[in-house]
Amino acid sequence: MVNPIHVLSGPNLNLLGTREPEIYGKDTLDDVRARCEARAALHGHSVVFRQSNHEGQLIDWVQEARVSASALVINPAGYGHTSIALLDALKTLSIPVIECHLSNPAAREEFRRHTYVSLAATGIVSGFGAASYELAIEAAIGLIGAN
Ligand code: CA2
Repeated sequence: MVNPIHVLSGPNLNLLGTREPEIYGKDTLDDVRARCEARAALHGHSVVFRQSNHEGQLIDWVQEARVSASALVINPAGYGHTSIALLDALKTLSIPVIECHLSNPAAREEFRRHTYVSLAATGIVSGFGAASYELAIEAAIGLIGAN
């Protein structure tokens, strides 16, 4: 039995679909969850989908993924730009880590152009709205069992 793909979303993403649709799209986080589950199911995989506004909670979930996930998809949101602690946790993983963003941070403000999380990511998907998560799931599935 293959472990599920864990999908983590960081602070404020619980508000998805309610504000700034021109940047983040109209889908709610529940819509994104459904898209991830459906995409994973197409390939016989399952998803554990979680969101938190709290850095420590996200770190606890990253540590949990070490032993119970086949791959990790993470949209760290604002913590990607600030959290060395999240990076340290991600660096302990030996599974594929896909960093995922709805928008393309490289095309936005200067302070969004660096993410600590990228230092621990196998690869990055950004700029495709909710489809970024689905593409990240596809990338994760392509990597699971590749090593
Ligand atoms: O594009 C992304 O997915 C981001 O990770 C989103 C973060 C931002 O800090 C990153 O630079 C890029 C912000 C998430 C805020 O989510 C909201 C969703 C709806 C309404 C307001 C905020």
